[in-house]
Amino acid sequence: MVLTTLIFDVDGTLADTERDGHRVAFNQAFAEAGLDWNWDSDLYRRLLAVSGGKERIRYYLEHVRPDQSVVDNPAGFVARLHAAKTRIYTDMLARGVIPLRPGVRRLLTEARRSGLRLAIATTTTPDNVTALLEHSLGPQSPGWFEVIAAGDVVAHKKPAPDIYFYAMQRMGVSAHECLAFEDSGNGLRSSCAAGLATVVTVNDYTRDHDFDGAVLVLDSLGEPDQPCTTIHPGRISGRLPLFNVDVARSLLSH
Ligand code: XBP
Ligand code: MG
Repeated sequence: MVLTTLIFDVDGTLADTERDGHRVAFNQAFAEAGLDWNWDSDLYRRLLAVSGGKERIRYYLEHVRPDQSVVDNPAGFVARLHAAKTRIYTDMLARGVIPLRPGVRRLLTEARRSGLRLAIATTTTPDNVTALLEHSLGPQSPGWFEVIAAGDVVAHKKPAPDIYFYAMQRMGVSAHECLAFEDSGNGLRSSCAAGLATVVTVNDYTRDHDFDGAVLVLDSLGEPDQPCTTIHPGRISGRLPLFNVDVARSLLSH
């Protein structure tokens, strides 16, 4: 099948946003609300099993801190807390706190030059995507992506396939002409359930996840001066110093 489209996850894939970004923003929002909640790195690793920031707060409230006597409207409480967290997080991105991962800018630039179509499929809030793209790739960069499928636009978040189906449907493409990029077990399960060949670039939080079903698992997309390491070769034989459009095309030609 001929590759026409690349679909990117955001958190952990375009940038390593969770430990030093989202987690810090959640904790600052908790402090701002006068809550004694603190999500340290290990607890956050466990909470990341729950996709979606609002869902994660709700899970913590119900399963870790059921003692917390919060207002009688937990949904409203969670929504307000999450809105504060998103404000704090987008401010962090505007200050350039979280850089893009190696190879992301290079692959996006090469893909555009090669005429490949681009989309995003993410659980995170749309404002977070816009802030990351604008502040790391420039004010025009959200327009590089024909579809930015994000957050609550679908009822069921990753690992459900809904967000990928939504992105493909809006682009009018079939799974066989697309390649997805993910970082986590939940993300891979989502893209595979949507029928997408998927490349995984791991990070500290996801290195030990189950990536069975990925067509390739790397430690990053690599740069000429920072070669990537192949963790699971999948459909690729031989040494792979960096991931580029030729490698992407070869993954779909199998
Ligand atoms: C990762 C997520 C998101 C972020 C937090 O999204 O699960 O919930 O952790 O962002 P993905 P929000 O890997 O699919 O990009 O608080 O905006 O949900
Ligand atoms: Mg991710």
